[in-house]
This record gives sequence, structure tokens and C-alpha cells, in this order.
Amino acid sequence: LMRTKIPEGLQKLPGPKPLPIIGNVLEVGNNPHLSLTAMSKCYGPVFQIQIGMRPVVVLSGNDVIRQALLKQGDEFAGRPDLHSSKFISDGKSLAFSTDKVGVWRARRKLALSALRTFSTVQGKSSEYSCALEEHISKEGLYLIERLHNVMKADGGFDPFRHIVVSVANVICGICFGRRYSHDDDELVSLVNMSDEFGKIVGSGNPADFIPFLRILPSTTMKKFVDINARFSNLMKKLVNEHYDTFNKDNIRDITDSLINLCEDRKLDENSNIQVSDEKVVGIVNDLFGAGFDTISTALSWAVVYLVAYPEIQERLQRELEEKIGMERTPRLSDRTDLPLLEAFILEIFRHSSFLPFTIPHCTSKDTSLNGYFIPKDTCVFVNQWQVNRDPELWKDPSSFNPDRFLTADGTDLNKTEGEKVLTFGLGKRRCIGESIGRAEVFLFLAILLQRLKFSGMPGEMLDMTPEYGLTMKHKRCLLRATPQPGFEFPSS
Ligand code: HEM
Ligand code: HJJ
Repeated sequence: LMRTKIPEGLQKLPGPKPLPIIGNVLEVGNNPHLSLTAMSKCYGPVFQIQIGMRPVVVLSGNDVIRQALLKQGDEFAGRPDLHSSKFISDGKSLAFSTDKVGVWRARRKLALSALRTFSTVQGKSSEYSCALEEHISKEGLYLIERLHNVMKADGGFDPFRHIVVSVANVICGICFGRRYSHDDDELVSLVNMSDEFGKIVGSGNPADFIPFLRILPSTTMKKFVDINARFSNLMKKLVNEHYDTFNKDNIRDITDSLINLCEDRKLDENSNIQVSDEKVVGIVNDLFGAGFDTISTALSWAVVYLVAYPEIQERLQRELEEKIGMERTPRLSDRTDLPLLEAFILEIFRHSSFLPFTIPHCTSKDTSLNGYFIPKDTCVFVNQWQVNRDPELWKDPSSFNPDRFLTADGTDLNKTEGEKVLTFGLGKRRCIGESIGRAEVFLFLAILLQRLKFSGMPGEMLDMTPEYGLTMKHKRCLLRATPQPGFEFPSS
């Protein structure tokens, strides 16, 4: 087929031999994080596979990933044109669309500034350091009440189902200035379908690369289109309500501030980058989607790990008791005083690697890496899971051990070790919600651990095998939550 000339001095990428038409789809299989990690042991940190007819370069190893995303950042900052991306926010997603570099950069700047403003802004009450802290605190306490009621009624609770609603309410507060009841079916059912979204969007989905698969009837693809439609409809409804009640002297939330940017721009004709109003206000879809899916996945895994490692749960509870006590609710500023909780969170990020690959990247011009030639417009997968399990970087990588992130005397966080965990990507496309993400996982967990003790259902085994996707989830399960000594559930 197409044979690209390889420039003088550069080599052809190594990799497994592709079959006609399907390429290496069979070897990639249903767990690309495992199969592509195994291949990196055989072919090295830069290799090529073929999905369908399309070549895909897979990056592993700390050095190569840093070289590509940091040192050659501009060349690796694009997004590939994938079939599934066309359905996400009508093809106008900030994170997934193939926007030209100028448009993407302009939108990313707006998103970053909106997020920063509305998470650090003073909340309604001076009891809290910022709006983010206020939202998490309140939602955390609602969640505890909710779990109490579910425990009373059913004797067990599905961790993801309830956590995801609380997490969605935090980002909903920041984006739209409102929250939903845990009984609101429209929101609850939507945010409980994010696994179907992730399954299609995760790196290595054959239908993204092989056109004939798209004409086969696929229930997952139907569900994906349906979820995106429901998601868009909810976003449109919330945005329209904001347009109807917009007042430039009272900017209530991120949606208002994005609408305001559009109004401002109408007066300013000499901007050289043109971004449509739809692409400005549509940023809120990505913020809401990313903000609920990632953090709820992290927290739900954290609760499952607490159950799987009860001795670590006990140590975490002792740390909270000693440093904070039962008299007040934990705050964001307690982070530096709870090194074991911080180490536990880092170990969740590392060990679960629930975000196994970044969103797929794409080269913006002909380039090279480790002496191998990579043509323009090549799709690139970045294997975060491999870095987090790399025996070159970690002692005993498959064991779950938060102590690896503490100093030898166990009283402080070892920052250098923590920086080796790869969860938020790196470079030009790295996550813009990282500080919110880390803060939110910390505070929700601190609030939950202060009041509740988590355990499994008697006689039932925990299945910790992740289900592959953009964000990998654990299987749905039932767990128990009982009040900590010294804490009583509010009698409702
Ligand atoms: C992108 C991880 C929370 C917004 C990403 C990427 C990763 C990631 C791995 C892709 C980087 C790449 O393609 O190289 C996480 C994790 C989170 C989290 C682990 C929580 C624990 C959030 C939150 C928000 C957010 C709370 C917003 C409210 C975004 C956006 C992008 C992104 C908009 C796309 C950036 C771009 O394409 O330029 N995130 N994220 N994330 N994240 Fe996050
Ligand atoms: C969603 C779950 C969605 C969007 C965006 C537009 C933006 C997770 C990683 C990065 C975060 C970047 C974004 C993720 C997707 C979701 C998410 C869902 C609809 C969406 C690596 O965010 O169920 O529906 O529409």
C-alpha cells in the first residue's frame, strides 16, 4: 500500500506484523493496557501497530514519553481524526476534536481561566476557603447521609452509583451554579452510564479505525450515540437557562463567564483567531464531562481499595483522628498534615492506573523519536499504565503499598516518588483539571474516612479486575459503610 520514504539516518519503527485489513486488532484485544505493555517489552518504548489499515505509534517508558510530550511537545500535541470523536459534543469537544492548533490553544486558555476563577473564588459562606471547598464539603456530608439511608434500606451500597452523583454536583455547582437531588432520574441515570462512554472512547477501539465495523449493528455504539445525545441535551438545557437569565453584572458560574466572553468579543473585531460562540460556550460540556467521570472513578476505586486493605484503612483513620479529630470537618488546608492519605491517593493513581492511556495524540508534522521516523498525522497512544507498573521505576510494582510514597520515617510525603506517577498526562495536552482533581479526591476521602468505616459484604469476594476504557472502572459491587466510633449518623 502506501510506502512512506524514510529520511536518511532514521529507522523504520519496529512492531508486530499486521494482518491484511484488520492489522493487529487481534493481538491488541480487549485489554490494550496489558497487551501493549507486553509488546513494549518485546519491541521497546517506541513501536508501531496497525489498527485496521491505520498505523498507530505506542509510547511507553518515562524517558520516551517525556521526550515526546515535553521536549517535542508541539509535534505531539494534535488529536487524531477518530470516528467516535465526531459524536462527542457534536464533534466540537475541546479535548477530542481535531481543532487547528490556534483554535484549540485559545479554547484551552479560556477553559483554564474559567476553571481557576470559579474554583478559587470565595464561596457563599466565609466558613470555607473557596467555592470548591464549600461544594465538596456540602456534597460530602449529603453523601454520608445518603449512604446511611441506603444502608438502612438495603444493608449495602453500590459505591460508584452514589459517589458519581455527589461528584457531578460539585462540578455542576461550579459550571452551572446548581445541584441535583440523588433522586433526580435525568442526572442520576446519565452519570451512571459513563462506563459506556469510556468503552467507546478508550484508546484502541477498533471501530475508530476500521470503517466496515461501523455498519455492523453494535449495541455499545448505539448506547454511545444515545449517551452523547442525552448529555448534549442536558448541557443545552442548562446553557439556554443561562442565556435566558444572563446579566453581565452578575456572573454566577462558568457558563455565565463563557457567555460573557462571547458578548465581549462582539465588540472586538481585531482578534486573529476566530472561535465560534458555540465552541466557547461548549467548553462547559468538556469541563462537566471530565469533571464528573474522572473524579468519581478515582473515588470509587479508593473505597474499593479501602475495603481490600483494611489495615491501611485503619491507619488512615488513625491519622485523621490524631491530626483533625471529630470536632470539625476536614478542609483543603489539611492536605499537608495528612501524608498517609496523600500517599494512599498517589498509590490509587499508580496501582489502578484507572486512566491507562491519555486521550490519543496525533503528530502535527513529520518527526522522529529514538531515531525512528514518525510521519505527520500519525495517531499516538501514550501508555500511562506501563509507566505506573514499570519495574525500572518501581520496586515491586504490582503490590499495593502507599508507604512507597512516604519518607523512611513515615512522617512525610516523598515528593520525588510522587512525581513519577503518570495520571494527568504531560506537556501541552496535559489535564487542565489536575489541581481540582487532586483536591477533590483528597477532601471527599478525608470527609468519608472521618465518619465511615467501609467493609465488604460478609462472605463476598471483591473483584478488582478493571473494565477497560478511557477511565477504567471496577465492576459494580455492594459494600457496607458503618459509622466510626464517636460519630453518629444524623437521625433523619
Ligand atoms: C485531559 C486526567 C480531572 C478536564 C486529561 C488527560 C488526562 C486527564 C490523562 C489527557 C491528557 C492527554 O491527552 O495527554 C485526569 C484525571 C483527573 C482529571 C486523572 C482526576 C483525577 C479533570 C477535571 C477537569 C478535567 C476535574 C475539569 C473540570 C480536562 C480537559 C482535558 C483533560 C478539558 C483535555 C485537555 C486538552 O485536550 O487540551 N485529563 N483529569 N480533568 N482533562 Fe483531566
Ligand atoms: C465527556 C463521560 C461525556 C464529554 C465531553 C463532551 C473532556 C478522562 C480524560 C480526560 C477528560 C477530558 C474529557 C472527557 C470526557 C463525557 C464523559 C460521559 C460526554 C462528553 C482522559 O468528558 O459519560 O459523557 O461530551
